[in-house]
Amino acid sequence: MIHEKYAELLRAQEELLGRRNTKKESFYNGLYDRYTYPVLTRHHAPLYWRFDLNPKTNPYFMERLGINAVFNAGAIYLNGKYYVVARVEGLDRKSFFAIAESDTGVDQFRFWDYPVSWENDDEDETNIYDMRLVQHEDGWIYGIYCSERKDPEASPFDTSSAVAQAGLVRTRDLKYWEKLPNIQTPSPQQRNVVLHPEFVDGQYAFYTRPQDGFISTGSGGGIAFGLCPDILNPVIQLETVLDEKRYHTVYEVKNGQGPAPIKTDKGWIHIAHGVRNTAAGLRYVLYVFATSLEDPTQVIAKPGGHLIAPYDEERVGDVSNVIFSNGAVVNEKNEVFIYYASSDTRLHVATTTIDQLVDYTFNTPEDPYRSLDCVRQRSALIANNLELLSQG
Ligand code: M1P
Repeated sequence: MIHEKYAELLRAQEELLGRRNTKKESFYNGLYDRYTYPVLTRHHAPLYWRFDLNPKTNPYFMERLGINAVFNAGAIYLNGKYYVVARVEGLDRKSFFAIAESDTGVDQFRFWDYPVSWENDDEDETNIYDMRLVQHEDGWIYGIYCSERKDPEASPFDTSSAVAQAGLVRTRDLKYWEKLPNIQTPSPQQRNVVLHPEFVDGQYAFYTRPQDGFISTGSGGGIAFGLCPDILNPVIQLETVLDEKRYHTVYEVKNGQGPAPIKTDKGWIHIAHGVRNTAAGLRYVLYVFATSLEDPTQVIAKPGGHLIAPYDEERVGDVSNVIFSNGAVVNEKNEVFIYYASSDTRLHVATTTIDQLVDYTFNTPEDPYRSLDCVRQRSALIANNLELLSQG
């Protein structure tokens, strides 16, 4: 006989999973909608992932394998359904991937019975997180994720230093996953590596983020671009930075490609994260830039400032003041769903359309990089507006 508490917890969870989401009335910027509730939290993890339901082995109905957070999710839209591959973090700090699906993309996400798994004989890989799901024109769905291990060069007293590499898997159905070798680049560390959905010059193309250190990008940094002739032996010989970090911007300390870029008539639209330092620690926001359809290494538009920053209760969590996105999808109505996590704790969605995203990307002023130039930029807007208003 399963503990009576189980029925009570299940009822409460079913209420949560069935809840409809609504657009946040208090937020307006003409570009995207925010939603009242996160789309996934630790409370969405099935009870049978956390509790041993057998009273013989769990007489107190104790949580045996708790879930700490559900956040940074890759995303894909397939056959009319919205799927996310979320980063799920156990109480033991280890992250893993789990698929949740929804009919609407904004609510009623449900995890599949089992988390994602694949054969991997790399015993030193300790932690895995932040998968980008990319439907490539070669017919496969690829997952590129951060594969992290203890730094083998670290001194015996240093139990924190780590090495991050880009792991690679592929699937056709999100159920069976084939592990491919980790992606090799000239950089000693890699995070935020993303596959471009189309071949470029007949090769696989990747966005990378060269970095010397695990946290600090050191002499590396910037979102780079590199080609790879063979996905079964993924070696990128040359990384060329296409979007640099820059002093006194929202991407001053480092940046990283978010989801795979979105193809539009005017260019590839990239949603990236930018990081700056503050007295309260690092602040992560999302920003946008576009690259050319003819030459995806050329940035052709870049609105100034952030697209999404921590807002109200999003500001607080395990790693506060962080917005991070590694998943976005477009449906057949050209509606765009940007899945973003707040403060390394929970997953939200923001919705917009391709038309709005294109207008934002190509018609929002760029960052002039100096306060007084910003004043000139704003004064021009004010002057035009006052002129218009004076005409009644
Ligand atoms: O804690 C904020 C984010 O930090 C890392 O991003 P980056 O490599 O750009 O610093 C990642 O670990 C990410 O998972 C995390 O959300």
